[in-house]
Amino acid sequence: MTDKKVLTIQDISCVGQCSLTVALPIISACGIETCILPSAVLSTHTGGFTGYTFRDLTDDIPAIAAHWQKENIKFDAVYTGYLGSTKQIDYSIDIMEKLLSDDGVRIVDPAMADNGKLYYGFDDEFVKAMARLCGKADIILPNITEACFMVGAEYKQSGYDESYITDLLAKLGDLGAKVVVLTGVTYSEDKLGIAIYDTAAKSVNYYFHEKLNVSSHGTGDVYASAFCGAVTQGKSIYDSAKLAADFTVDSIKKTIGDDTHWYGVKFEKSLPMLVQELNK
Ligand code: PXL
Repeated sequence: MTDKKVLTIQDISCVGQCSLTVALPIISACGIETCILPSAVLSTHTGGFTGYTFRDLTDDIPAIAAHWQKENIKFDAVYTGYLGSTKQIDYSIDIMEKLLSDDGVRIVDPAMADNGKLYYGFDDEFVKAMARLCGKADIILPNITEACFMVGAEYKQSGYDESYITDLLAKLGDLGAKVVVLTGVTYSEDKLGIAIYDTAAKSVNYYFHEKLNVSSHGTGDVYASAFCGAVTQGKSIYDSAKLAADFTVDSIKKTIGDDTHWYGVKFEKSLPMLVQELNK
């Protein structure tokens, strides 16, 4: 076990099992000290609830970062998730420049879209800014919808062939990120998976798992958090991508059948499995 410290920048959705309420427990369970920078506080996430409260914390970010800089605090990784504005993206870029240790890792989950659509409140200007943040990252974790928005490609839910994915990966690599971990890739009825593109080696590797025919909220955050925990713990990118996928599938399985739990997945029930696999 390493002794590493991650900073994750995303919102607190108080109820809804996404963003920081997912990242903090999952990365901590991986044995990593998890520092947080909440970008906003919402009563719930925006995906299915109505009437949620929203407290924007953008203007607090520079003073928080300045204090850390004064204290000489450095992070081994900075992982960004859902960000609420282009200004927050600019601040995140600045934080990566100033507060990462020398060999620190920039991990960006461009959490802004799914199933062919942008989440509520996002527009083209935000997409462009997110593409810029991805260009500065070591590792990005888009789903296919986010990838298509960022590179201006047509969104296809299924029925595509390998060239569609390799083209997306190449264009994502052109944004500037070193490694692309593309989620939600499927070439068959019963398998879903991850495509991992190393831009330096120009290599593409896949990990496929069973396809569960359910649509679950917050799984992108569960996936990215487990990936961040595993990679910071020293696992290879491929092993981290695989472990995060197995953990996410397990979390979804633990939720299936409970219709009252439509807003997120019961990842807590799968944490023992994550820790066990991580320590193998
Ligand atoms: O899971 C991504 C996410 C994070 N934070 C907020 C959201 C969403 C997705 O809808 O609304 C506030």
